[in-house]
Amino acid sequence: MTPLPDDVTTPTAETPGTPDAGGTPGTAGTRAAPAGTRAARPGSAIRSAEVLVSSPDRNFVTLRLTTEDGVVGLGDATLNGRELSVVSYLTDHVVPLLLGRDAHRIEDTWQFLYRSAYWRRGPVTMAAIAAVDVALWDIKAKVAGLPLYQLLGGASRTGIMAYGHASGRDLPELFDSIRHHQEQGFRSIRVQTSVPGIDAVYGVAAQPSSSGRYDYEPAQRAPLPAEEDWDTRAYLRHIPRVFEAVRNEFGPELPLLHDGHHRMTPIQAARLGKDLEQYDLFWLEDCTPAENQDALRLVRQHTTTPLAIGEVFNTVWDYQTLVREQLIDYVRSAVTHTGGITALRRILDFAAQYQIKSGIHGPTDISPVGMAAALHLDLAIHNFGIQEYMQHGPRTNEVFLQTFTFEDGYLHPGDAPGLGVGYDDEAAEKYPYQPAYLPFNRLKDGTVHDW
Ligand code: GCO
Ligand code: MG
Repeated sequence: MTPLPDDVTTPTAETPGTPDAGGTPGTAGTRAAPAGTRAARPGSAIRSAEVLVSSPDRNFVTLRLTTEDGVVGLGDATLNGRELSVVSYLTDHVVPLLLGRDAHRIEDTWQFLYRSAYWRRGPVTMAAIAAVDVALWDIKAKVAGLPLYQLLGGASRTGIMAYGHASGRDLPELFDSIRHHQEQGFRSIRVQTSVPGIDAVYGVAAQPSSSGRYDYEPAQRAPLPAEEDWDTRAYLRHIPRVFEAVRNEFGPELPLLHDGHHRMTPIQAARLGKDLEQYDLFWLEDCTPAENQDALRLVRQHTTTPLAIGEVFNTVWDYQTLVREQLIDYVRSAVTHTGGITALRRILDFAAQYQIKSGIHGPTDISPVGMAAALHLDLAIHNFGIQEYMQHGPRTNEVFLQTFTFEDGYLHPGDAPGLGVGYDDEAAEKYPYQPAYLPFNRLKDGTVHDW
């Protein structure tokens, strides 16, 4: 834990919110706090804001804020395949606004960054705001000497049910992968398979994993995005047969999930939901492209298969119709892409009024910092559903030092003060940024299709 200075005092009306009040005077690059603000404690002004880019197993963008009295907070700003746009947004437009601000004013900083930009929402803006928000929560919790979930209301459960990603190019490979995940402790499993006639399908590793880890990583290190192929009719014919085989092999109890990755029209999604009803899915994810909220109304009319959506959403506005009309069952947003803990907490509280639960996004492109933020939120909220856990590789775990645990299918963020994640600069230097892109799809006739 970061040591606290001895002279922590209650702020008074005379304590201006500038570094001069108890902090290091005259630090280069600091700005006076806005009029009428008061520092929460001496030394809590932000002294430095560094945007760190590393590529251990894949690219990550991390924001590190340090206060005048040396408390460090981390935030994840990774936007898969578009990483450097957030680096620029932060470095060129946000870092200059943060220096000298009181690190404890999380709500005010969020509102300031969101509203003062005028140009609101969008993945780049909201990933940048999320990184600041999470780093500030990390600082506040460290100063309090508490794990972050305690500041969010304390634990509502003892562990966080996680689902893992099983996949295979055919049924034997898929069954092996499911068994392997069960051996690792997973009690809920996402199922993705190849489809006859399609060469490369989202969610299926080209090679079976020898390391025992799930090795599917959609972003590829290359100067251009890879082209994949797609055929929705072939997919719709194949997937129900896969779930029939999985249920026959593994029985009725195992919670199974599936990701449609935005590829169906509303009526196609309705049909798949109906066809899968008998296999009792925990959820069908992203069955249609997410920006058309009305599409889910049609899907909902036709099927009782639970629906999850939202990994590409950025704000509560994307959920307005879906939540109010109860068109979904799970919120899939990531802390990293939805404006941080402050904003995602509000979305989940809104969803709770409609019995909609959380299913926070947790693929490998959410860094361990973004994952830790998700785990603290998962532990604290009442309407927790499930947490995606795709397991980072060894190089990533070398750069990001973590305190979370995974035992018997349940995650826990640990009890270190703050988020419980550190950043090893020396390790990170070994892995410089490498251009990488997500793939895209073309249909047989050459038309670009949703990936
Ligand atoms: C999931 C997602 C991811 C995304 C990836 C894109 O459900 O975990 O669909 O695998 O494809 O996050 O960057
Ligand atoms: Mg998904």
